[in-house]
Amino acid sequence: TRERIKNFLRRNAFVILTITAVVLGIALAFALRPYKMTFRQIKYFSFPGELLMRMLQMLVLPLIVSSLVTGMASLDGKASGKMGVRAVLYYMLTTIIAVFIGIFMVIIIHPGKGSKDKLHREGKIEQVHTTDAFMDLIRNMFPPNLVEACFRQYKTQYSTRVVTRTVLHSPNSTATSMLAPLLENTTGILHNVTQALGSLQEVLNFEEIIPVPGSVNGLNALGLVVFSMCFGLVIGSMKQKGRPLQEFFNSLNEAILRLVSIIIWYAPVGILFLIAGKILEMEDLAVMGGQLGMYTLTVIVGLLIHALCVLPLLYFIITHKNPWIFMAGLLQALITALGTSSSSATLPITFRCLEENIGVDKRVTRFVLPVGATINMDGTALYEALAAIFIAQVNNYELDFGQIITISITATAASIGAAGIPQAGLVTMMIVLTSVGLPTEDITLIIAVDWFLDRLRTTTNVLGDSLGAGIVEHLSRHELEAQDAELENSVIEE
Ligand code: DAS
Repeated sequence: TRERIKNFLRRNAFVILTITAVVLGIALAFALRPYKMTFRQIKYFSFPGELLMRMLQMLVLPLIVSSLVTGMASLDGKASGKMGVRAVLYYMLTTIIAVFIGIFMVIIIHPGKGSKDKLHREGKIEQVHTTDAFMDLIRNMFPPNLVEACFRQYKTQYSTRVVTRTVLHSPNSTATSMLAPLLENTTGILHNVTQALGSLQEVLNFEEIIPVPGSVNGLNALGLVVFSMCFGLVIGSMKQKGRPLQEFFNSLNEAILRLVSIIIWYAPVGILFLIAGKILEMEDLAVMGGQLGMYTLTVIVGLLIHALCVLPLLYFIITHKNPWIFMAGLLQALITALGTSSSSATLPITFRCLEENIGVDKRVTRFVLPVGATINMDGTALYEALAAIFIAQVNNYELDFGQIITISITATAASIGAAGIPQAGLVTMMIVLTSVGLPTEDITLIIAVDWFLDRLRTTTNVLGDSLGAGIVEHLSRHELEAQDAELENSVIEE
């Protein structure tokens, strides 16, 4: 038994370390809360967490490009075509199911009882002037016309560029800006790239000068994915001539994953400080009472149903394998998603869990994971449909059947457009609200709990992408075996 315990510990070292880190982080946060640290002190305190985020974020770009190019080049057109269709069908199916779970839960539980001003009374509405960066941030995420449409209605409600923020705090404490982390995370990657490229102009103009998709937000990530897939297909079709490029991207991919295996040792430390810092930032944890509490509960129940019932059941029905064993191998990635609330930043660890712990074929993970992390966000879709209807409820605004359908379509679209960065789902929800004429500034009613719900929906997103890789691998096993056989024959011939 001593032997068994030893190799159990070795095999699950990371997961045990990470779970310990989460528990320590929560304990440390509650131990430090009485000292009422200022926002700046908390920022310094959680720097080790920020460090992990930036290390992972810097890997995301080369990882997405190298894995997609390698993945596409290593598959022949037919196989990748079929695999792509299976992946997209899985994404659509699970996202639509997630949206309906969200709608079903918010209608059944109906958390938005009573009127909005009760929700306002719970917290003090404070108007703050935000920098133009916030508006440009949104503008960078979507084609200008869509953004203008969303914000024309929004701007008419506010003469100056004001984002109201529900600051649920006791009168005397200093309110922490909920929007700052959003800005930092999104432009954080841009800052990294900008600093790495030396002195360039103001960060947000950067993308206009050299359209390098520095930040993996919305359309940039989609553009990057589509480009990498086409590039990989072309290299694959070049056969011998494409070999040097294929080898280059292969070794780049290998190098990135080696870097991940170094960073993964630091991940527990980073996650400890990320979680502790977030809990310290929260002014009043007691705020979860009333409608906001019911709303939070509704989202949690919805996400749990999707993540622990629908997805594992779907995996079992298709592959006849035990989904819990699959998910046990995924634990490190799920906890990283919980800690970072960014599915893109978690991507390197998701790759490692699927390939090392579970043994999913690399030709599948390299293709399915980057695409999934960008367009397949079940947690986000569920959340946006649910939150939009909750906002309708608190406005005593009766939605008819047509509007419910509109919400389910726009929530699906918004989840595809959302980037794998923290609180992207909150921002893209403006499309859903605008599509049914709900006041977009009402996202401030739920912003106070979004930092917490974002973690849960990000974890659901990562789980959906990973089980999707397992399902696509199972459905494509004939093509993969055929390709292996072909490879063997060619080796024997040589
Ligand atoms: N945080 C996003 C992600 O990384 C999800 C969201 O904001 O809804 O998947």
